[in-house]
Amino acid sequence: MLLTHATLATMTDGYGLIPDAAVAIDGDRIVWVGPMADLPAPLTQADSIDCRGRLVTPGLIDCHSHAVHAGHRAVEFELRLQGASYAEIARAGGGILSTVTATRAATEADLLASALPRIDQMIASGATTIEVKSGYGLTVADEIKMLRAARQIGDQRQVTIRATHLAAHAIPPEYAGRARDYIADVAIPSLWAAHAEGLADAVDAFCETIAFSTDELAPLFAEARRLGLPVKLHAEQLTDQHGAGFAARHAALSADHLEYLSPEGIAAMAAAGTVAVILPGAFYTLRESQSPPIAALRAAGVPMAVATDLNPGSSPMASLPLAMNMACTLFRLTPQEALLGTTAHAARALGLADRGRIAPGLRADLCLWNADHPAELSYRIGATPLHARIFGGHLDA
Ligand code: DI6
Ligand code: FE
Repeated sequence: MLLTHATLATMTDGYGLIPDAAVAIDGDRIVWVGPMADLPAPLTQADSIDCRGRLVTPGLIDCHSHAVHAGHRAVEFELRLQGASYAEIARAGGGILSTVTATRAATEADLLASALPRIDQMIASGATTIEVKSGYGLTVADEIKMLRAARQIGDQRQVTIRATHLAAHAIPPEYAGRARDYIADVAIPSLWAAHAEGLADAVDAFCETIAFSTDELAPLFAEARRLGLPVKLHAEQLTDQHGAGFAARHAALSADHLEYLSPEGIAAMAAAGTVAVILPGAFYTLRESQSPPIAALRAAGVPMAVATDLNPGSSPMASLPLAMNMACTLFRLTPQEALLGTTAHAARALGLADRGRIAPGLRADLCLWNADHPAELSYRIGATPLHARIFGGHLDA
């Protein structure tokens, strides 16, 4: 397959723009990229798609989602609008735990069926790779059920699913006040089970006053590393718990949220090469006031990714272009940083070296947009200017 007359944002060096470009694809791989004028004659024989100047980017990568879950939390949305805080609702047994109750009651088939429409929205917004976390089961069996549902999505849709075992997301009522016992009895055994079934690509946790401390999480991260699984962490979302530094010391792929990240946390992430995953949907939904320290992350050279955090509580949002818009308007990322955040840097946050840029040898996951400049993807509010998507060398029907 050959794409011709594309306005190409390769994302190899900033936007890596090539006007009037061609991309040749063989099987599921990109084999040639460059200006139309340089296209080798033998490649012109391929089936070609004339992009007519349209912007072509790498397929978008959503590196942080909770797309598998049961139920919704619209009533909490109403409560928060009346003044209740996210943490107050959580402490009163709502919040994450209300989704836990619904998810425990759901079958694997129920979870898959309710996730697919959300996944379809993400795909329609340009996603070709989606990370999906567990974390609403909080028993071994229910965590495994969530991860199996996540894996099944990849068989049902033209998208790569990366499954993250969010082993310590909240303390279930039966372990109230016993966080360490939860880690020993549930989080670590569920990690063993997930690893044995090949269900986990990474391990994650929520480090927060309403969830787990770094001391409580240390045995879980040690076990993840023993099994050879990379770690990630929800860190510094509502308060500074020194989670990012802890994650960096465990060579984490990413630390996510980071509104309350300290200078020490930034330095630790920079030294470890840990990606900062920026989640403006949660900041917006919770009407937070403290932004993540974007300028300091930029100055320290920490790569920034942008994701939806799609979840029923703090970020009921499926669109990566909307997350990019919010990252720019709320946090002052540049549109170039936002697009790097949903392509090259998002790939890195998932430990995937074969995607996120447009270059020979990489996976042929591409988006064709009804746009002619890459900043348009961040600029429009809630728009989905996707014209077509190519997944593993196949054009979506
Ligand atoms: N932070 C988040 O943004 C999600 N998990 C987390 O630790 C929200 C989960 C939820 O409210 O259901
Ligand atoms: Fe999250």
